[in-house]
Amino acid sequence: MYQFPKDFLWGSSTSGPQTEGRFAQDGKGDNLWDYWYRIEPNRFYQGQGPEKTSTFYEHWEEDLDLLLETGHTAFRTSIQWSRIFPEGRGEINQAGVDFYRRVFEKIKEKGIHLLVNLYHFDLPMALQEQGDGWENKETAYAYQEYTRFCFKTYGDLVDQWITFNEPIVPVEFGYFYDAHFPHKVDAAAAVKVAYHTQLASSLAVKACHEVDPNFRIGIVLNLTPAYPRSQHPEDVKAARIAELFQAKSFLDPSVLGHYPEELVEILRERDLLPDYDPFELRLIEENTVDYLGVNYYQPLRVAAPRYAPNPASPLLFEQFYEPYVMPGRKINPHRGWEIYEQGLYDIAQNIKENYGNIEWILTENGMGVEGEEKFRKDGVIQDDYRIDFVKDHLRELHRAIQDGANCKGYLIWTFIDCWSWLNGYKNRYGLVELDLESQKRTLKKSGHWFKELSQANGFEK
Ligand code: BGP
Repeated sequence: MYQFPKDFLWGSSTSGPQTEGRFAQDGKGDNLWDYWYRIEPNRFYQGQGPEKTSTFYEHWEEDLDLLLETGHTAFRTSIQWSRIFPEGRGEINQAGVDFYRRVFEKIKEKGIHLLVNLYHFDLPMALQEQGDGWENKETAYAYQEYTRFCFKTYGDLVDQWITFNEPIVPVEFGYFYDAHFPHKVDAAAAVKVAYHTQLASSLAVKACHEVDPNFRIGIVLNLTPAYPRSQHPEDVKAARIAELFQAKSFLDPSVLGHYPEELVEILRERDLLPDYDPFELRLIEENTVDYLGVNYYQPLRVAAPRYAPNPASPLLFEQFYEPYVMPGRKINPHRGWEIYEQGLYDIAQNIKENYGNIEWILTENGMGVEGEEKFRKDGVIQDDYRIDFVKDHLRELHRAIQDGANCKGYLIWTFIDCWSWLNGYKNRYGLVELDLESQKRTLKKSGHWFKELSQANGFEK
């Protein structure tokens, strides 16, 4: 038996923008995704936008009943900033405030541990339009005010707060690359956005502890180790730099309170350091997180760049490292992501050895599969591949815990099939199937299995 520690949390993660949907008179303001979909629907898989998602705003009570049916002892979702402050700051949308209160109360009534994330890629559009979004330092202060409101309003119900989910993703996809709105391709803007996001996270940690020193707040990072193609010094260097950009850019300031010197040097040499004040660096140093959330789907494998960069082209990560496709890798063909369970063990070791073995929770891990209907038998999707995927990762997590990892829970992505940014409804991740036509919810085999896993606090070898 792989037995997990007493009080280990079992549950799932989701986000407001991917589940709630828009409704007439709900008073929600646009966020970046609502806006972008309106002006460029062609950028979304089969033109599927964020209007309906999984209609949680309408079906939340029914959905929360399913939490217990699938064995949840913990649940993570996010508040949409634009639902509470439609313009990002100023006037409050009371319907939105009440909605989250009802949802959180119900979760607590069920005895479920509640983790609430305050930002999941969803900046209120008004702040982008009027103030240049995260390129403007003011956005960090607007964010602090919004989070302070949440700590005061819901602090009695929330067990663990989260400042940001995967903050490197909007930096990389929205500013270095042409993948998420505002798709700028501008390294100087990207660095500014990253710094202002970190500043915002530290400001939220500060506000949270000001509201109540006993509140617990963390950040969720996609912490993949970077594995070099070979031990050639240039491949090793590429991996080191990849990790600086992808992981340490937020991990170090959030947990250790300062930026890695090598990262600062790389930026300084290219004249990319953002405007900063010593007061802000002190604020970051003094407001580190209480715990970490770790999302893990795939490892990062890199090699030294093959070509010297065109000096006139915009600075992209490829100037430092390029993706390495390892022959013989195991892959989830639907998402195109490598599956490498041992990465989880390596993350745990890294946190233990280099980050003071800070407490952490695995906040996302899961398998997105296209066309799951073909696995239906007797009315239930037989997603044994998902059960195997989770078990394989849990074996590595178990081994890590045996070796001293301070991991307190496992949250699968995700609870009910939901809308997935650029991929719409293509890949399904849920323990519960969502019929897009009827909005009917049906447990998959993995949903039943997850309950057994949670009740046994482990599984048979
Ligand atoms: C994570 C995000 C989630 C979720 C997940 C699956 O990076 O935090 O919001 O979407 O990835 O990825 P995708 O939806 O792109 O398949």
